[in-house]
Amino acid sequence: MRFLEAEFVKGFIRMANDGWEQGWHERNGGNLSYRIKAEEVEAVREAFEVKEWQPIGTSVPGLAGEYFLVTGSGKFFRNVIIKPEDSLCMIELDEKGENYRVVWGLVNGGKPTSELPSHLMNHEVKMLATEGRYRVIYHAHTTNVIALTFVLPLRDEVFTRELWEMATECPVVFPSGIGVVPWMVPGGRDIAVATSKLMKEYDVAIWAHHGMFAAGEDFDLTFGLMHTVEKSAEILVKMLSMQPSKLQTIQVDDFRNLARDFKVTLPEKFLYEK
Ligand code: 2HA
Ligand code: ZN
Repeated sequence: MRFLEAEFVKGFIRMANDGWEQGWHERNGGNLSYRIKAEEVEAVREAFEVKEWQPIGTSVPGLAGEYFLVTGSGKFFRNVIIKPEDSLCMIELDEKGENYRVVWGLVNGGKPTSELPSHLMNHEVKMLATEGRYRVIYHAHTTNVIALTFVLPLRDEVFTRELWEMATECPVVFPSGIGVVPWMVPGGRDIAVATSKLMKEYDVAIWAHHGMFAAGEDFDLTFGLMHTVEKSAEILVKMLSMQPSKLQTIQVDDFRNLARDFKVTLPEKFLYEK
């Protein structure tokens, strides 16, 4: 099969372009990765052009031998739809989960995303936690969430509760909550360790003054998660811009009633009295 005709490749490109259209990917901002199913790998194997092994910069033994489709370092989401073979690459991990090699894409040279350690450590945590269901990790520079990291305390409990209150769907869409990583240097192992630790508990992690990571089963659910959190943040920014306090909001008992009817579990640590 021609590489660009595979459904998983088309879905990946559409998601990248959707993120660009939302305004979350100025210049080379953001990155996306997808853990490819075995049958999807076989369907495109004839298109492979295998390159040299390179160090990942961290160790992900749980992902040994897995293949990923990822955005390229320094590549612009804006260009993914018009030149995917230049902007993206498919990589294979070695049997230790310490090295990768490009097997397709980046036809003009380059490397996988600068956030490869964070993507792969998040994939490893999520694959284990979901018996392999989760396949997508998405990093975006979501304007309103970033703005909130300047005015809200950088605590999981505060971000989760404030964003839950801004739209009734939120506790249903992200019932386990949102983690917050304080400002750290991006691109390396340290921020990857901090983020993947939060991903054991949450599907969303905020990077203070930088952006967000979201994890999910497929492109629709992961994009929808990012979109829902960012829309809720937009409502909070608008609300705080009108006046600093709420006249009314969703109450703790309302959340408990919602959890019962929608059959989700909302951790009590987010349902504190204010
Ligand atoms: O430039 O978003 O975090 C890509 C990034 C780095
Ligand atoms: Zn970033």
